[in-house]
Amino acid sequence: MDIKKVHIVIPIVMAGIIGYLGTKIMDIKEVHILIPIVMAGIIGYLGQTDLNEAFSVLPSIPHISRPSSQPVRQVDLDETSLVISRQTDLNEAFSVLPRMSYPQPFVDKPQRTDVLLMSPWLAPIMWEGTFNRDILNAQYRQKKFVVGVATFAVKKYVRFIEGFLGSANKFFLSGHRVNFYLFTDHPEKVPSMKLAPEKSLFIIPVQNYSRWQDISMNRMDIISNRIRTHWHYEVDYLYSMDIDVQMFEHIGVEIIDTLVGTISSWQYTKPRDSNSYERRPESRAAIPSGEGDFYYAASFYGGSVSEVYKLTTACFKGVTEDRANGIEAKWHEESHLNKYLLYHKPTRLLSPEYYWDEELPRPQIIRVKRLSSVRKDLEEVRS
Ligand code: UD2
Repeated sequence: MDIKKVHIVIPIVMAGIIGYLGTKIMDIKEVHILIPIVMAGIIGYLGQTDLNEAFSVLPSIPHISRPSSQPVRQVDLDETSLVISRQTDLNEAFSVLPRMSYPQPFVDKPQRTDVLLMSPWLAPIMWEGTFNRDILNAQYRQKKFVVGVATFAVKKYVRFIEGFLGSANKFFLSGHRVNFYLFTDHPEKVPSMKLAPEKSLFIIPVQNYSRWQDISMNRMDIISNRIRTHWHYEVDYLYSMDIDVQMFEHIGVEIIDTLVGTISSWQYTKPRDSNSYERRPESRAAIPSGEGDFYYAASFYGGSVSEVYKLTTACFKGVTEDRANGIEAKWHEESHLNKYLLYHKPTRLLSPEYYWDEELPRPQIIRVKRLSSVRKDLEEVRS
């Protein structure tokens, strides 16, 4: 039988049966027989008509393309909207990408052979000459992240605000959105400074403590609480930085990752047993002899807001337990940070370029000094 005729006959026969049963079982009038028969006729007619033929008017409208004759998978509404939004994002993403032309990477030509580029747990270590910031920026811009920086200027440390903010405004995540959160007991002493449009400064009053060690250690508690109440909703990544520093070179999106630690410039070549870890087992910061990766500086660490929350909460818990047991870790919260990062491996490491101590002579492997401590008379500034 001609296939086109089958399309007409089958629906008509079926409609007749339905109509007949309708009158018999439900005592419905003739009109109910007619409607299914007419509908069946229409369906039958369309059935014999090639869909492509049905749409054959379209090519006369030049900007509308003919629909594909491939079968289309049925999707529910939610799925459709997802597909549409993904396509929209992709279009947007492709429209902002610059040309991807840069020197080709080769697996047999490492960028540097004089330094460790990867930790044994596969966390990359950031060194000058090992990454291309243009590529990283292009990737990062698509994500529209906001980064928070927490820094403290309590008592005499207010004198470092200008140098810190002035250099960070220029060199820290330049061109990207950054919120600086400055905790101080002297809000009136914060100099008024014009920041780049994508940078914002939030001044948050904080109490001071008589001992400088307590100011330093309590940062962990204050950061942890602030994440819970505010930053969790305000920023994607968060970094804690000492205030008595200045930046001299760009610190860009290469620092962004889930959990990030900075390798101390004082101890980056020392064997683990001569590093300044807390070794006394009575302290919660204790690292047993024979353990330890790198020695991390508490002056610069960070990561995703949730990871920094876990880190600061755990470290401050250690500080509190030590206080209850009448012990203070060798390098205060830095000792607790080192313990934490030994057992919760950072996903990315910053080389000592990212905190180079001014007092140290600079060896060849440190090609740039991105951030450096400001020389200070410790006794005077902490008094
Ligand atoms: C080391 C750490 C520091 C901290 C400290 C604890 C490095 C490079 N730095 O630095 O992060 O772990 O040891 O022993 O590893 N502060 C004030 N007012 C004060 C005292 C401190 O605001 O009176 C704040 C300020 O933000 C300062 C930070 O606390 O940058 C750390 O104090 P520090 O820089 O004097 O400590 P330092 O140099 O011994």
